Amino acid sequence: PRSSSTFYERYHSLDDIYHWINRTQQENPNMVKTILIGSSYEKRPLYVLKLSINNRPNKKAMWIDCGIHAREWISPAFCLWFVQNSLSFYKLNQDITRILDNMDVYILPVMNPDGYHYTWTTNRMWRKNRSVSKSSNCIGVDLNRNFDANWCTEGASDEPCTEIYCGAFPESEPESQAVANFLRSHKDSVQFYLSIHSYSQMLLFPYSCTLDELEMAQEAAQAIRRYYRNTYKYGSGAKTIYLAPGGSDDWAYNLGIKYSFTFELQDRGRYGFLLPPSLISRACNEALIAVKTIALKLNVF
Ligand code: ING
Ligand code: ZN
Repeated sequence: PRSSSTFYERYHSLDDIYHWINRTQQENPNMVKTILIGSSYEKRPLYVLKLSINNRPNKKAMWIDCGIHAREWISPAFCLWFVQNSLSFYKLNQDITRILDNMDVYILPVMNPDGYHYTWTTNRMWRKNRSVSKSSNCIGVDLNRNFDANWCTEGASDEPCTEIYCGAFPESEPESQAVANFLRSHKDSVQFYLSIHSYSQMLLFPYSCTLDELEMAQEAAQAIRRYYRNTYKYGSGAKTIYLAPGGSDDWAYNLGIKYSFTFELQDRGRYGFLLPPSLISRACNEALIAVKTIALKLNVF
C-alpha cells in the first residue's frame, strides 16, 4: 500500500532529488562527496555523488549514470536506490562491503535534469534534453546519440525533430560534454562504466566487446533469474536491441574503460516507461544484483 512505501519506492521530482543529494551528503560526510561536473542547457547543476570509503592510492572506480533519457523514471530511481543500499549495507552485506572497500563509485543520478523536469511538468513522454536548435523549431538532442562514437550514423538522425537527433556535432550538448570531460579526466581509475535506461530488460555491452563482458552479462542475467525469477536478455547493443551510434557506452569503451554496459531495466512493455511505483523495488533489486555480480568479477580485488 502507498502509505507504507519508503522514499526509495516512489518517484521524485527534480527538486526532491537535489534535496536528497544534499541530505545524503550531509548525513554521510565520511562516505559521500558531491562533485559538480557541469550544468545542463538550462543551467541546472549536474551533481555526481562519490562514494568512497578510504583513501588508498590507485583505487579503482566505477561510474553509473542515470536519467540520460527523461521519461525513463526508473533510472534515476535506481541511482537513488543504489546509493541508499550502499550506505545502509556497508559492513552488513558482504558484497557491498567488498565492492566499496576496493572501489570508489561515482553516481550521476540525473544526467538530463532539464528533460526530467519537463516530464514532471509538461510532457511525461519526453526523451531528449531541452536544447534549442539553430536550424529548427524542434527542441532537444538525444544525449545517447551525442557522444563521439560512430556519431550520427545509422540508428541516429540529423533531423532535430526526431527522437534520436544526434545534435549539431559530437558533444554539442553540455550534459554529454560534462560526462565525457569527467570520464576523460578519470579514465585511469574508472574500470567499469554503466548507463541505466528503461525499458526492455536487457544487459547490453558494446559491439566489439570481450569474452569477459559476455560472461559478466551472462552471470548477471543468471543471478537475476535465480534470485528474482525474471528474464533479462544480454548481448551487444547492436545485435540485441538496435543500432545506437553516438551512445555513451561505446564512447566510454573506446576511451579505454574496459567494461562498459547499458542496462535496460523493467519492464518488457506492459507499462513501459510508466512503470508503477509498486514495481520500483523489484526493478531496482534486480539491477542491483546485476551490478554486484559484474563489479565482483572485476579484477580489482
Ligand atoms: N535504449 C537505448 C537507446 O539509447 C541502446 C538503447 C543503448 C542500445 C545503448 C545500445 C546501446 O536508444 C533506450 N531505452 O534508451
Ligand atoms: Zn534510454
